[in-house]
Amino acid sequence: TQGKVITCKAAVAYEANKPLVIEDVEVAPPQAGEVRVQILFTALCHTDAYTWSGKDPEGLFPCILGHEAAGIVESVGEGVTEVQPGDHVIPCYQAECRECKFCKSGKTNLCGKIRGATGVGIMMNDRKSRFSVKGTPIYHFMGTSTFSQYTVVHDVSVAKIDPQAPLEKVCLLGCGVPTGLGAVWNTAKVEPGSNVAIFGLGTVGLAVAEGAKAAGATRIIGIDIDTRKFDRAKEFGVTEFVNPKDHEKPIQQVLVDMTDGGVDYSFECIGNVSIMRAALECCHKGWGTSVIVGVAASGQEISTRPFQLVTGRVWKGTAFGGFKSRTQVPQLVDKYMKKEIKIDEYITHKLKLEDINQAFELLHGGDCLRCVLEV
Ligand code: NAD
Ligand code: AHE
Ligand code: ZN
Repeated sequence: TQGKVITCKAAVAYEANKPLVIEDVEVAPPQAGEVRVQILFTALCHTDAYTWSGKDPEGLFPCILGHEAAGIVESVGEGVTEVQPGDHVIPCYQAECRECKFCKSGKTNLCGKIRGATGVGIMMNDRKSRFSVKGTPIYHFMGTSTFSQYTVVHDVSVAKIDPQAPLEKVCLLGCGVPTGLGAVWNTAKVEPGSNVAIFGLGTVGLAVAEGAKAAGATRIIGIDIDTRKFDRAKEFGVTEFVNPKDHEKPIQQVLVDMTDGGVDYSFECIGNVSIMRAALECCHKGWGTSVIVGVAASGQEISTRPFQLVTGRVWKGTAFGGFKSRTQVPQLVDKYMKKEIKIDEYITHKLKLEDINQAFELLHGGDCLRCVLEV
């Protein structure tokens, strides 16, 4: 297949909110600096649902969504040295080129090399897509497009991992689990003995809980309006639960009262701007830090009284938990293999690529953390 167009199955999003269509898609060979990957397993993340909803300013249609996956390199373009056919890989929507101003800063995991192309659904080289259906180009998504049996990614967007690692599990290390763990370890840098509040107990929020427990946090308070989340969250380290619906007072006040003036760290894992405000305002005066993890829709804005910051609270955000993708995703795979981090516990459903519309319905149902699709 090397150097040839591959025709394979992929789920195409033709329009916002319209069911995805399983199509025969032509996938062009990788050009210089590109890698064609056979995707074996992909999970769904709420960010896929968000873009599909039409509320993502970077959402383009028709496109192939998907960014939490694992597979095997099928072929590589000219000049690609760090991976070769047969390597087991995780596509990384947050690239790591190790050469750009961002990568060299030592201050961020964001990479600037290809972001301009991935944000508009094309490849860097010729500003074109490698996907088409009967000659019509289909946009890429987040530089990954994993809802396809084959995809083409930039070489700076693939992490080579231990070939012994089960791909049907480690696919989750493409997004949600690292995001939550890294929000705690890299962005907030939670210390032992801290009090932590987590808004939203989906996969990302539970990974925050797991990370906070590992960091030695004392109180880990989970906040969700869906009480079904509570039982499961205990296994991930949540020590107390608050359902905002049980309280008349604003939720930030409830938390401040519970914690002698506020929490040391809070995490917004929903994507709701009014909860982002509550998450900041439940932080302790003088030092409390709030991390925005949730992705809010186009047009939404955050607000608070500047006095909240003047009096020492800190507002931060995180992308992919601050992990440098190509360097650190393989390390997270190793941690999973050594049973130092969970993955299996986040997988509540397994389906096939052709059932992807059903998988999106499950994702909105509340019982589902991650649904892994066999591609
Ligand atoms: P999810 O939908 O599984 O989890 C959200 C949880 O929030 C659910 O349990 C839901 O019941 C709860 N919730 C909804 N409204 C609430 C409210 N008003 N008060 C309290 N709880 C409420 O989603 P997820 O997959 O865990 O992702 C969470 C968010 O993180 C999404 O916005 C996603 O796009 C974003 N995300 C960001 C990054 C990043 O790099 N920053 C990475 C992955 C996901
Ligand atoms: N296109 C969206 C931005 C979405 C967003 O913030 N994405 C996160 C990852 S979410 C993964 O589930 C991210 O990494 N952002 C940093 C980046 O470079 O995109 C919008 O709203 O414009
Ligand atoms: Zn995601």
